[in-house]
Amino acid sequence: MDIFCLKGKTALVTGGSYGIGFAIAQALAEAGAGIVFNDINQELVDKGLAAYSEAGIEAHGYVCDVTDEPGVQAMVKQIEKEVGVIDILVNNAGIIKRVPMTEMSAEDFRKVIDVDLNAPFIMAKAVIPSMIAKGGGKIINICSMMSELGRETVSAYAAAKGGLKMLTKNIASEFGGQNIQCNGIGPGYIETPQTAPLREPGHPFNSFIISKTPAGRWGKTDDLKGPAVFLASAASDFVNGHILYVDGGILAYIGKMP
Ligand code: NAP
Ligand code: GCO
Repeated sequence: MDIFCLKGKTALVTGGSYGIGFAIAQALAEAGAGIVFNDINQELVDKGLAAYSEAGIEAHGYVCDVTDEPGVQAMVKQIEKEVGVIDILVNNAGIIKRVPMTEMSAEDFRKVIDVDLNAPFIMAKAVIPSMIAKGGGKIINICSMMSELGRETVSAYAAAKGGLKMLTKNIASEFGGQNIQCNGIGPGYIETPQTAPLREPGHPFNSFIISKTPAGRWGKTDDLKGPAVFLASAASDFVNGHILYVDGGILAYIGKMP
């Protein structure tokens, strides 16, 4: 029996039109899962459907803002009717606002918390009842280096991702008895649109991150594929409440001497 096989499973990846979510969905599809994703507007969903189709993946796309609980509840019911019960939830959708804390409005702070922390709660709350009825499920929350570390200008994001680490542990604690495993993936610094501003030619952050990463490079979305399949599959049935950092060693390393 291939313990990494996801045949017959339905995976929902939030914000899965591109970036990390798209790569994780590709990996789950390659392991046999049926792919469902949502994004915040039809244009992005269409973009995602075209990308999945080009990758040879027959995905189902839904327009849904993950912060809108009634909308999320309706989307999950629609998915269950049209595709099937969600066996694997990947809480990937997220935003970041890089603003010095004393210049950040409370509204902007709340918006980041809403998408990066409240929404994973809303999504998990929506899928858990059917997972329990089906005998179990997998929830993977996309955390961050900022689940463990802070840095200037990312106060809201770090607070959200730190909270997401503890929400992960709490879901694991509350539903482990119903065979639901909830774990996190903590990507390091990955080449996606979200980090593009930090990788502008000559941006000091670029060389800084390379000096802080033993692997000596930015991560690629492909680096997250194996860890995602592991946490989505039977191979991790006794792994619960764990944050798997996929960071090239950043969290282990003091940094290269200048
Ligand atoms: P990204 O390129 O910005 O993609 C995020 C996706 O989420 C986009 O499709 C975005 O749609 C969608 N989204 C945002 N708000 C949403 C909402 N309210 N409802 C539904 N979808 C929404 O980000 P990424 O770099 O792929 O990151 C994906 C996840 O990994 C995020 O949670 C991020 O915090 C986390 N992460 C990223 C890195 C990294 O280095 N890139 C490292 C660690 C963790 P729009 O295009 O409309 O915004
Ligand atoms: C930043 C980056 C990071 C990455 C990621 C690191 O501004 O520091 O955007 O936060 O997105 O979360 O794991």
